[in-house]
Amino acid sequence: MTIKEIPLPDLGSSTPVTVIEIPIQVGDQIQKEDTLLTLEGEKASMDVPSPVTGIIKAIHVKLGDKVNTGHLIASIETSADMAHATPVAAASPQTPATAAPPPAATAFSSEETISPGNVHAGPAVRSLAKALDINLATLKGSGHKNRITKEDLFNHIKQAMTAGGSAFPKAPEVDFSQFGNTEAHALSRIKKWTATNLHRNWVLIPHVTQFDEADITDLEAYRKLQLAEAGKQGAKLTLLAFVMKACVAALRKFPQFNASLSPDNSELILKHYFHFGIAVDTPEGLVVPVIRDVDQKGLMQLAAELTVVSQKARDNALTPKDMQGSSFTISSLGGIGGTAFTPIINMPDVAILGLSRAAQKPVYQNNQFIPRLMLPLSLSYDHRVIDGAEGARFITYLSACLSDIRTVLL
Ligand code: CAO
Repeated sequence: MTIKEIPLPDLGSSTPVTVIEIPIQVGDQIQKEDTLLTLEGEKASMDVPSPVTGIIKAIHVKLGDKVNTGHLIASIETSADMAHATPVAAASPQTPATAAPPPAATAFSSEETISPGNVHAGPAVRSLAKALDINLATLKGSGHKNRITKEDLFNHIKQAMTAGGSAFPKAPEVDFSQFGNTEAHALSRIKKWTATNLHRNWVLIPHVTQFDEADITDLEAYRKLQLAEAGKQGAKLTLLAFVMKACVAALRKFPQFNASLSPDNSELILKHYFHFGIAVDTPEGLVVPVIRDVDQKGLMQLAAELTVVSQKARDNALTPKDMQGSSFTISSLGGIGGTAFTPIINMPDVAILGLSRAAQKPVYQNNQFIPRLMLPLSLSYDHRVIDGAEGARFITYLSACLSDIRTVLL
């Protein structure tokens, strides 16, 4: 194993250039010629390729840094095995600790971008385009100096889909009047907006829904004891506030559920905050306001906020800010009914918990059936990020927390 310090190659100019993209992370396994950085000078941008195959041990620049020839970029650990992994001649174990400069970088002297096929785009956009089989040369860039951005790529896909290039067959047009009388009602603005989002989330995320039941007999008895106190404080203490606290405990234990996948699917972004989207049913349709910092609030405060936010939703008075920033979502249909359902993930969250109506059920304990109040839980999660075993562990732990709320204190 050898650590190689990688300096910025000769740029052919003494003018500093700006680091605009860093597609690597510490721990990444990279191949020779993989992009380490994208730089932008006055006239063009360019990628800096790695001179070796290896594992990134340290990155010595950050976005926005102004750098010049010789500036230390990264430390890369190489080994004989890795060196042989690349078909191109790679560093041998005898290679001195300081690597030769990376393949000469082309000077920032041209209006043209130095990248394959003269396409002006960063490595993240290029690898996304490659994965989606899109020829970037056919796109017009809207970024600085016509750089192709992720938005350009998404707009291109959207256009292709609406132009009939979609992989999905269109719904058939049917004249229903041939079967009987009908009347058409325009969808509300909220319903149209929800339809677009739910469809996108359903198509883009491979959902799995895991079901369980929590024994909330003791919790419900405790909630009833607290109702009068909550009433004095003007709050309606429903089960939902308790479930929110139990979810914080479960998310702390399984942080990959309190996360988002980066748009290029290369990173899982773990959130150190607990902001919960709460699905609220309104006459205009479904809205999802966000209750912030659930971990820092008591039951009574959560109950009071739930009352305020659901009223605001039903008064059509939520602002876009009220609906931003969720890290996990809960959809409770418990006040209405049903035994289980498959909630659709509220992207960019990676999981959503559905609650159905609690009911008395016979549970076999100590050689006899006894009536217990059972709450059905339906947890949908993004299978790209969460394995089935993790889904089952999360819901089992959540169920244990609800069955004995003291567990959340552990
Ligand atoms: N089991 C049994 N009873 C339940 C229950 C459950 N899981 N959850 C709530 N209840 C009871 C409450 O205790 C309350 O009883 P009382 O009126 O006797 O006090 C009653 O049902 C109504 O509760 P609620 O709905 O007003 O309050 P909540 O805190 O449970 O829920 C809110 C608040 C805003 C989430 C809910 O009103 C709502 O809009 N739910 C619909 C969400 C939705 O449409 N989801 C579908 C989205 S698709 O994924």
